[in-house]
Amino acid sequence: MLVSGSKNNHYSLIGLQRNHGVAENTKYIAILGISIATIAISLAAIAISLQSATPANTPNAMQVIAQPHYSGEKKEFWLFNSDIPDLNESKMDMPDDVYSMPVMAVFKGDKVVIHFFNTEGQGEDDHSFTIFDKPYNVNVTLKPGENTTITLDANTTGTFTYYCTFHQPTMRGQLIVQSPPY
Ligand SMILES: [Cu+2]
Repeated sequence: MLVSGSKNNHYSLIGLQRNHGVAENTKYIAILGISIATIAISLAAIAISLQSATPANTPNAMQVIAQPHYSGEKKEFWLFNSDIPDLNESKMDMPDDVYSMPVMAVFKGDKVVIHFFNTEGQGEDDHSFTIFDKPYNVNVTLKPGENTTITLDANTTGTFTYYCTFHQPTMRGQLIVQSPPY
């Protein structure tokens, strides 16, 4: 029994070895399969994470957009011809005419809307609103009683003189375009 048992064991061992050999192959195939599956899952995970990267970044992008940035406003002015009371024009050798507003201050990015009025009576003086400083180029003349609306895109900072071509040196003012507040 022992001998046959040992034989049986021997055969069994061979059988096991054989079986073991088949099992090894199966194991390698299984390991290979698991490895491929692992790589495939990893690639899929990377692909999903890349896809989800866009929506994940969206809140950050929105935060950047939400940061305050001055985008300009509409700034309206009402500008009239006026005069210096009791100015002796011949004695002073200058006209008594002036603008009602000597300064218009805006920010870069603003849309400047100027409602310009000539309030003179019939037969009296013309007045102009004129800027020749670049990039602002305006030259509008109004006859007595007329009015118009002038629009400017305040896209360049600086101080720009506006003046009436008929009444110098008194009828002038300054358009001040400041850097945006934020
Ligand atoms: Cu004038």
